Formats: sequence, C-alpha cells, structure tokens
Amino acid sequence: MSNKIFTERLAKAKQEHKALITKENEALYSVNGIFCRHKNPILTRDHIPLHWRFDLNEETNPFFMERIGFNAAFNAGAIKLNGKYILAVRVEGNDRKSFFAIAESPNGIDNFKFWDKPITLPQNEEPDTNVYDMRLTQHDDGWIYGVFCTEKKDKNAPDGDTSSAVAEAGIARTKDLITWERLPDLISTSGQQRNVVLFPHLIDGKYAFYTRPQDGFIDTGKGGGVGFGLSDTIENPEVKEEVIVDAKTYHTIYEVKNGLGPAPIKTEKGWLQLAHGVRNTAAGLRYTLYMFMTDLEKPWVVTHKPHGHFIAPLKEERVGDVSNVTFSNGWIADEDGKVFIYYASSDTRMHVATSTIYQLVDYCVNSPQDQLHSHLSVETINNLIDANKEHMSLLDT
Ligand code: M1P
Repeated sequence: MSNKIFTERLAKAKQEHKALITKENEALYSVNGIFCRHKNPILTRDHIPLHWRFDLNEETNPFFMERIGFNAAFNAGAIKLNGKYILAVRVEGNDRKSFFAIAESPNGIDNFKFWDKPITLPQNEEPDTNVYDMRLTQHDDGWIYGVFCTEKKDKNAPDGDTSSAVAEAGIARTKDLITWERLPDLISTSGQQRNVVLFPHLIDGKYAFYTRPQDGFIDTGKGGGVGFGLSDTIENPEVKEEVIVDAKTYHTIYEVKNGLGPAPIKTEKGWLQLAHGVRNTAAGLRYTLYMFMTDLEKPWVVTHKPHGHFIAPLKEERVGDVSNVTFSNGWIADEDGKVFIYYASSDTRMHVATSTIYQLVDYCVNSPQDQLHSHLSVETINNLIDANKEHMSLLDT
C-alpha cells in the first residue's frame, strides 16, 4: 500500500520544482540604458534537482524528507557551448562546502537546468577543503579551462585557530565539461590568490593570467589590485612576475580590494573587462561590479575606465548570506553582439543582466572617469550640464 505522506509530498515537490525551473524571465526597463536587469533570479538553491536532495525510495524515506540540504547557488562561470548557455555554478551545501555544477539554458535568461550530477573534480596530492568561483576560459590551445579558488586550512595557524585558510588558484581543464583533468595549482609571487582568470590567448608563447596580489604585495611596496603575469607552461603553472593592472585606490569603490570577474571579451576597441570592487562601510563590506577596457595588444594596460560601479546590489539583491554583495565571474557574448552578464547577489542566488558589446564599449569609452575628489566630481557634472544647455528644450513637455 502506498504511503500518503510520501506520495503527496513527492507530487508537490515535483510540481513546484518544475514550475520554478521552467518559469519564463523577462527583461526589465533599464533606466540607465546600459544593461537590463531581469525579473527573476535565474538560479537559486531551490533549482537544485530533487534527486540530489531527496531519497526517492519510499521504503527508506517514508516521510519524503530532504536528506541533503543546499544553501546557495551563486558565483557562476559562463560559456556558450553547442548553442547552449552554460554556467559552472558555485553550489554550496548546508555543510558549507562549495562545489561546481553545470546548469544550462537554451536562451541564456531562463529555463536553467542542472545536469544530472555535479562536477567530479580530480584532486591533487593535497586535497581541497573548499573550492569556489570558477572562471571558464575557452583557450586557443583547444581546452576549456576552469580556474577557481582552492582553500585549505593554514598549516601555520596557531593552535586553536580553526578558521585561517590559504587560498590558491586551482586549475582544471576539459573538452566537454564532464571529464576534467586537474593541473597543479598556480604558483605566484603573492601568498594568497583568489579571482585568478586565464586569458584566452598565448602572449609571447606563454599562458597569461590575471591575478589578485593584495596585501602581501603591498609589503613589497608594489601595491595590490588586479594583477597580470605570464607562465611558461600550463602544466606547471607559475607566474614569477606580476604587474598591477588596476590598483586598489583610496576613496574608490575598490578601496579595500578588487578582483577580475570573467575572462575579458574582445572588441574592436579593446578588451572589455568586468571586475568587482570592495569598500568598507559601517554596515560591513560592500561588493559592487565595475568595468574597464584594456589595450588589444597589451591586455594588462587599462585604456578606459568609467567612474564608480556598473552594477550594485539593488532591492532584494541587497540581502542574503553575505549581504550587500554583487559578484560576477561569468558573461557570454553572442555572435550578434548581445552580452549576457551573469552575476550573483549577496552570495545567495544568480541573476542575469543583458546588454550589447556596442553599449558596453560606449559605456567604457564615453563615461567620465573617477577624478578621486568631490570638487572634481562636481566639475565633471557641471561639464555635462553646460554641454546640455543647447539641448534643454528636449526636457520641456
Ligand atoms: O563574500 C563576497 C565574496 O568574497 C570573496 O571574494 P573576494 O576574495 O574578492 O573578497 C569570495 O569568497 C567570493 O566567493 C564571495 O562572493
């Protein structure tokens, strides 16, 4: 005889899950005209497949209870493959462990579905305690690389310190996003590395990485920020010298720290770059996204940089596990110039914003730069007001 609780709860779970993962999304009107947010988050912990969560055997799970809980789905790398919009999502379990799982969508804005199983990531000699924030790079060498943060307990932490960790850049490569080959972790000049991104082309025959030397680097007098360096090989990745691409700067949105987001997008005018900047507030750290462009031939040289943030947490995006955070490590540029910007809010859920290469280039090239002083910000505003004088009739009704 079938168990009523099991049958009813299974039916409801199936119905609600299906409704969620097939829900259509829609672009919202964009006041700034630079990008469009979309109405619904594209991935949440509720999108996690039921067979990852529930024991579907009525005999062993008569109450149809969740056996494995999930806390968040966020910070996803992105790539377009075989016509599908693919995200390598940071999924975090209730046990706080993050791992990667692929979700795909036919149109990039809704109907994201997780593949059957999460990614099985091969381990190096010393296993990762936690992994997160994978950046996907389709490299000229034919491989798709996933560069991510691997964290382990700091062996030098004093007795009783159970939270100090060492963060390094882990590297794995694949052709199909199912089978992955693990490479050694990146060796670099600064102790801790997060937010490392592989550039898609060789430079002078070498693999090129955007890095994130921060405080350790400051000790050497070079300052911290988004860095850049070359490695002779990818099989033994080592960046012996890092230059600073975009430095942390007093009284900016990236005053405390910054880090590159996804691999850059190539345009005729230069490389479009998306990064996150962090500043401190009385309410804690605030993470916003910002953009800049780098030189086509020298992708470590900034050519254009709009002032301030590009995307900041808004409305319900402001609240989550780590509130007041927007973070992006994935975007996709379509052949027709449409750009899908995948960003997470407050370390909890994934969203999409859409724009075009033309709009993003225009934004980078024609937005004023941060002049680093209030009176110069006023001067910048006044310049626009003065230039608008002859067009003011357009604002009359
Ligand atoms: O909690 C906000 C973010 O904090 C870290 O990013 P960063 O190293 O740049 O400060 C990461 O843990 C990231 O995953 C997280 O979203």
